Amino acid sequence: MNTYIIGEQAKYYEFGKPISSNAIVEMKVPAVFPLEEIVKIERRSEIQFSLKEDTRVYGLGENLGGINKRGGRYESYCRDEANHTEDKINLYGAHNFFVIEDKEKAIGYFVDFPGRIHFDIGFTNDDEFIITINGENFGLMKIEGSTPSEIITKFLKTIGKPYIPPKWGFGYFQSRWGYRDQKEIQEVVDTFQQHEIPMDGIYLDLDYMVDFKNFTVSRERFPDFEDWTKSLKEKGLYLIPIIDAGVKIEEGYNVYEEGVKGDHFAVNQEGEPYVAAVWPGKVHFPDFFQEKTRRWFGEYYRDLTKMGIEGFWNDMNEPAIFYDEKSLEEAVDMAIDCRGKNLNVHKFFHLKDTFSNLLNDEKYHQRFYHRMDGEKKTNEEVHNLYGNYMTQSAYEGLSRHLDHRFLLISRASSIGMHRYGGIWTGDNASWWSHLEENVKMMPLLNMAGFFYTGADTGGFGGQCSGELLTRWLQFSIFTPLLRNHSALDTRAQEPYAFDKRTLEETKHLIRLRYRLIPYLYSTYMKAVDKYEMMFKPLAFFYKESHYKEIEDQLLLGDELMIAPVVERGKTGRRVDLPEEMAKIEFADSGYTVEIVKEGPHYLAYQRDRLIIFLKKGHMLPLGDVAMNVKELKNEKLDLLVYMDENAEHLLYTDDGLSIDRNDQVKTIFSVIHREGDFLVDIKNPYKGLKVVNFSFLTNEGLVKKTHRINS
Ligand code: MIG
Repeated sequence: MNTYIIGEQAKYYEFGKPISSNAIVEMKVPAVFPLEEIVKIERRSEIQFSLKEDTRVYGLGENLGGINKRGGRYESYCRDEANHTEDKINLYGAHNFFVIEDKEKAIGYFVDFPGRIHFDIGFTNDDEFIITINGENFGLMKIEGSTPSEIITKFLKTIGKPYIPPKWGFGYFQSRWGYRDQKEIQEVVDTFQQHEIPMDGIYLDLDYMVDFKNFTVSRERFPDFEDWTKSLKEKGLYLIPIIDAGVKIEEGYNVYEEGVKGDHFAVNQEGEPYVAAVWPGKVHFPDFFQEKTRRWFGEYYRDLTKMGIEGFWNDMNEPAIFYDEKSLEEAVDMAIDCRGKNLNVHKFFHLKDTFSNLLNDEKYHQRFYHRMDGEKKTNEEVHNLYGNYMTQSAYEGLSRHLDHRFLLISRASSIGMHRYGGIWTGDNASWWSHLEENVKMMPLLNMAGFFYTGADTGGFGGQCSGELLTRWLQFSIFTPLLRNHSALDTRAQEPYAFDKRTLEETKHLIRLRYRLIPYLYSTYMKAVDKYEMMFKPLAFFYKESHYKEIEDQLLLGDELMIAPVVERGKTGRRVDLPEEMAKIEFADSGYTVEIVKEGPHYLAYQRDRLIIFLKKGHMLPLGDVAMNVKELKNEKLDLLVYMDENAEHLLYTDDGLSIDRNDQVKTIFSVIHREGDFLVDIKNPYKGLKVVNFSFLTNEGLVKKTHRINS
């Protein structure tokens, strides 16, 4: 076993010859230290930890089951899982980082392995945490620190800075699997405008393509795609097309033909391109493990950037497989065999299950191979890297095609991919429990480096109600990626597709999102630059066990606490304040503030309100409402300051587009409160800022003051 130190004292143990999972960017420096963990290796490897009464385990990124993972079992193995029920142990991402904490100490671990890993966290035996790694070659990173936050910061440094979207990526996006054509989408845009609901664009799902072929545009349904894309962009609206992992097998289709010619597809045992079926029927999968293939595939994104596109979503890259040739053939043979027979219970269910199990059968992963540095690996061995490398390919391609930032999200991911793009959390449903999971998952995604992320607001599958959409938006107007997306054949989910009440509520929330953009964008940038999470569990900051158990209230940046309503039919909820805070309650014509004492409260929280909490010594900036980010000028800024003696706030005011972030232009506001007076200093006011309306809240009351910028 070799041992190394990485970055600020993360210990790294190397068992056998690990396949790099593309996660760690900091240098490994050889160093000698003993192994304290219990590790057993026999074809598979096992790591054991004992759990004390008060041990808590946080992490594993995109998974169900809340912030403290103790008591459950989970898997790291990217899966196209369209039905997120409570018993599911893996979703689309494989995020093998977690922190174990008890009264005495906290330790973080990252299992550096690209194949299947199983985590039994006190599920089989309450006092045992067993990690089973499907192989003998892996790395284990161990990070000590005095708090989970400190450990997480050290970890984030070892894996490198998260992807930074353009500022317009913080706008609201409408999406729908089923928008048929340009006309229908233009109608959506127009209807948003009529209702004065801001948006920054529309995601294009499968139907913009010709027969589900990547990098094609259906001229029948999108007759003047380029002009349309460009004219929308002039108004500040972006179209974000989907790209799938599978490449349709079709004579004459350039991506297919060039892929075969250049040996760019994953191969079967015989070395021929592997055939599976997804949307377009039979496809080949690009072998993103080869550098030349990443470069080759990344070039095609240019076909769309040339038409004015600046953002993409990479889908089905676990990869999802409807069926492969061999299994389909076996199933069909079996069915033919059943013809005319009297099927008893066993035979009938066998017949039925054989067909339903074709979808995403994990057997397929043993039947195709990737070439990694000249070595052949089954997909199963390196499975969790597929979506990661696809997104790297897109990122590097787009960096060649565009000279500024672009939007890029992926469905499948593993740690390391956070440097190349964000993620959406896949096919959730219009269920209240999924809103709750969305809340709890956000900090865990941040722990794994994924900052540009969010769930399908309103839910992807199932039928959304107006109430659910409103309540969901009350949370997701804070998530960097804000997209309302829903599946084919579900109830329409645009803000105006419900009743008048829902329209009013959701419109108000989306408009408020735009007022929050200066704050959210800066909070995102600070998190990136300081290697800190954006969404944080109370458990990481407040020691009392009671606060450690609260998972439906989150801290956001250094300033805010949010406590969304995640249940139907509520007009209020219990909120536990771990310290005195200012409660800000927005109604459509403005907001009211009130200081709320530490401790438990039952607060009225009506559907048409939005409630957030501001910590003492901090400020909340609120900009203008605009119809999209491009139109946001923020000549006037409202600054709510809740303070004793002083407070400071830093706004990132770069152009939101350049890669170097124009040397990170920042505006700094500081306030000193002395003898009833408030002394204000504004350093480096951003271009265009004319008026700052301060509201100073102290325990003596509220004072308002207007500050003009002389220029
Ligand atoms: O098999 O492109 O998660 O957002 O709408 C479904 C159609 C494929 C899955 C994505 C979803 C998208 C859908 N896709």
